[in-house]
Amino acid sequence: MAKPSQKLNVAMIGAGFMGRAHSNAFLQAGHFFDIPYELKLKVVCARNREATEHFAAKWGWEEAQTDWQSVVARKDIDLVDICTPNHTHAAVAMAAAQAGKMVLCEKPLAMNYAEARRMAEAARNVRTLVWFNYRCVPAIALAKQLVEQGKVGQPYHYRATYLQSWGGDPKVADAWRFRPSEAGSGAMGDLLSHSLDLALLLNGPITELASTLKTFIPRREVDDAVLLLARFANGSIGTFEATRFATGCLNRNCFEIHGSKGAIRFNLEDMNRLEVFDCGDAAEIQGSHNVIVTGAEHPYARHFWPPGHTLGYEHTFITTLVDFLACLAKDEKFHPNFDDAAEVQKLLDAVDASAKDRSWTNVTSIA
Ligand code: SOE
Repeated sequence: MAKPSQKLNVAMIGAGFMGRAHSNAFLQAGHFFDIPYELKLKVVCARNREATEHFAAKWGWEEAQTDWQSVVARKDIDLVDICTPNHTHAAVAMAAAQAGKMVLCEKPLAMNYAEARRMAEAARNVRTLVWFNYRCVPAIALAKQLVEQGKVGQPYHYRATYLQSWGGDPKVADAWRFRPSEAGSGAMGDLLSHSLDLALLLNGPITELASTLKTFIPRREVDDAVLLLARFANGSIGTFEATRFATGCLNRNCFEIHGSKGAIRFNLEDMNRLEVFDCGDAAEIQGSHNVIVTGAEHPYARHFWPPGHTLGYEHTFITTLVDFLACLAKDEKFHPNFDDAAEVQKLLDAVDASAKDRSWTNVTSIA
């Protein structure tokens, strides 16, 4: 296992949208939090030399490289961060783990459950993180606390929707996210994976599910939309919808939980707010509380700005990284790690199987 030193030398493979989000987190984490490490942005690696050099200069990476194999083998690197297209995750992550590096990887972890399991096994002796960044939205971390405190009571319903609308845009029609050989799946891996990760976090394991997939664009080979019904081990039932064709919705990642004592509701497009309903309130004031999750008593928020000075998308990567570094310093297991992401991948395989069979799939049948 890589030994934490005060200095942590980082290599990042990939330099696209997520490369910017991760670079920003590496740069900002120590500005807002007292992190136990000095993060050194050693090397960024991507295919196009000129673009990578430009990226390195812009985001403060010491070096730009184009050969990931030699980067992950370097003795001076402690941590490898992967933000390349999905089909490359396994090779890079397993080589990095074999070289004893800590491995951070974008979601979905793998192309399927079998590959995710292989990755988790290969990384058994190193520390891992998967960027399910929404876990570390302050309002979602608060939702988790409320569930754990029993504020929802016995959960009845879990309802998640992840709605985007760019799937029909001809300007992006040839993006890797629409190619099955590179993405593995469409809305399923890209969006539903986030919703499933949050559902596992907030409501526990899913035992059985039934799904349907839809592709709206002729000849496209990945799903544009996915719907599913789910049964949870805790007795509640759930519905999920993830789509790139929800006209009018940009990044509307929502969930609701309704239980015997209360309910909570979240929408990423209004990410500083958590709606909380408490059945114990006096009848005349019953209704949802609008909690603006930016206060000193809320998760993460006091490290940023005074109450009411809202946070954004980029903060979720900072808080995820900070949690990882805190676990590293305390020698504690971090979540979500490769094993956690493999559980999401198992559910995605179950979704695929159910859609193909047009029947309910028992999650334990997925190997
Ligand atoms: C694109 O659909 C995307 O950027 C996803 O890949 C991210 O994981 C999600 O957080 C926002 O939307």
